[in-house]
Amino acid sequence: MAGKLVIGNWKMNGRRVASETLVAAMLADPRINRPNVGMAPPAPYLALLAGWLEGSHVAVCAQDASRFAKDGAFTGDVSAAMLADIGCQYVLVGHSERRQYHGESNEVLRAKLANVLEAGLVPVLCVGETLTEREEGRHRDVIRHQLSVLEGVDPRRCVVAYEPVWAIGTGKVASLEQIAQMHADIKSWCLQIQKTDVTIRTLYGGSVKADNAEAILSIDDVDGALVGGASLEVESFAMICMAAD
Ligand code: G2H
Repeated sequence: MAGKLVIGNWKMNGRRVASETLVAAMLADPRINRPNVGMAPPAPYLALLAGWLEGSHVAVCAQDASRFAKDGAFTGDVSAAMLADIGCQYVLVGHSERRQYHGESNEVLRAKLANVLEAGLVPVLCVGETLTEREEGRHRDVIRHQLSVLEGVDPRRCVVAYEPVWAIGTGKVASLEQIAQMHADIKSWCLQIQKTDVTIRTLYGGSVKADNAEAILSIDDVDGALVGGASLEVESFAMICMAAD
């Protein structure tokens, strides 16, 4: 399938000058500067990134948005409306590092999803099981439960990223069979959860690199990749974007 979506999740990395240089080098590369590529920098750099990307094909993506919808006394929060205001298009919701370090529950994620949609942005709901959950054979139940927040959400307005926690930043990659099976399952569970016949787009994340991107992205049910470490370097990100094109 042509034009799969690739989002680079910078996590808490980068500084202004180095990131501007990196983005300039990436935009000069036609493998990266094309539609269906996004970059998700830390919050302080979002508005700067929006400026650097002006006139390019690359979309701005935020790593998180507040659970609160309206402006007010929510110190430290950034609202979805603010993200829309600075030109953001996608927002990660419920990345496993947010679930792990900030205890984000389904209830919180439901609110975040609603706010992101209300602001006219595309949420990328991240789901994934831990190693223990997979070893105990509970991974399907865990993912289904995480997907339940999509009830009532139009599949055309959101994306799911499947990121097995045990494969994130560890260099371990799920097997192609595991990836294919889970993506097919997610798509069919979403049809039930969202009560629709429109199939949701699903991305794979977890140690996607230049040397495994082609195999992962050629799986039919994988509609793109959420890339962490390998999105911080021009050649590796370019190779991944090329594999998605
Ligand atoms: C998973 C992924 C990007 P990495 O978190 O969201 O990171 O590619 O470094 O495993």
